[in-house]
Amino acid sequence: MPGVVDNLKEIAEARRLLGSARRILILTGAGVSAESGVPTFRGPDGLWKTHRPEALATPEAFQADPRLVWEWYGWRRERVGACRPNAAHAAIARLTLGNENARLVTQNVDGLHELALEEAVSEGCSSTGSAERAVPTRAAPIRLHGSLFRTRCTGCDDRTMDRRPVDAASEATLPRCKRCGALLRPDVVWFGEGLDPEVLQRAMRSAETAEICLVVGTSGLVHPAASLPLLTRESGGVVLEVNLESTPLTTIAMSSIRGRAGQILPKLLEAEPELND
Ligand code: BV8
Ligand code: ZN
Repeated sequence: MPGVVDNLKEIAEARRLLGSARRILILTGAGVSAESGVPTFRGPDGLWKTHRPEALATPEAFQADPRLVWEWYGWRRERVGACRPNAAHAAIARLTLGNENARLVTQNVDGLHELALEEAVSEGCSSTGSAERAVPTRAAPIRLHGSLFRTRCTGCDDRTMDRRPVDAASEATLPRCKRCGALLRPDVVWFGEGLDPEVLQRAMRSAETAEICLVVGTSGLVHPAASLPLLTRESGGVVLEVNLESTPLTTIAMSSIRGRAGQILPKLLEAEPELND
């Protein structure tokens, strides 16, 4: 089957490039978590199929109906909270822990990259016996769109980790700030909201200095995230893509490998992968 042969050839070439590059930027989207059971946004069974983003992921929507928006985020928090990192998250975690010039920028708010890093560090500790259990800051993902498991106060801007289930039965039961009593909101970036300037700056800096930008599981439709690979390319770097389908980023990629992230990433990044399985 020609597709499979090309795939292996493309994988081997991409693996060679990644093996010889020092500064690598990995940009992920919802597709990297699909095999963990996290619904994507725009795919066939995507979240936006049953919901309209403008009706749920905008400040206006929250203003108009905070109960409906919290109902959706509460459902996603519960759904994602039951998911585990997959082989793609694990391979990326090992790369960013092992290569101090590798950076991860994610559009995802599901926390699975963070979980994979914690698991990789504790695995590393148990094999080397080292007591160091903290994930080095440089290896932690640059989160462009925030986190499902953090809330932000609409009154005093207080931000906290929050994995609690949300009672969206009525406005009266929605989460409120302990400090000032104002309504809390999910600490994510909605459409029409600016990204945290410092976070965006770090992401752009990583894109400009990367020799390779490996784009995994994103439809490449949401900006400014989708412009990061272009920055790498314009700065003389190379873009590689892993996706089930072609995207607007395929045209700027040196190679666009068709396949599932959980299957392809270990082949690209692991020291001794099973190339033929
Ligand atoms: C801003 C909230 C300005 C959190 C999200 C034109 C140009 C530039 C900008 C715009 C423009 N038109 C409109 C805009 C603005 C807008 C935008 O980009 N709109 C798009 C839709 C055109 N951008 C914004 O509003 C941004 N803010 O520009 O602000 C500003 C500046 C200063 C001051 C004030 C304002 C804010 C964008 C953030 C929006 N928030 N989510 C949440 O609820 O999650 S976006 C949402 O889409 C998610 O965050 C998600 O991360 C993001 C991108 O989606 P993907 O991750 O790519 O997921 P998707 O389902 O689309 O695709 C999955 C892919 O995986 C597919 O390709 C599939 O084939 C593949 N796949 C599936 N399974 C697998 C796989 N691949 C491999 N293996 C598998 N197994
Ligand atoms: Zn408050």
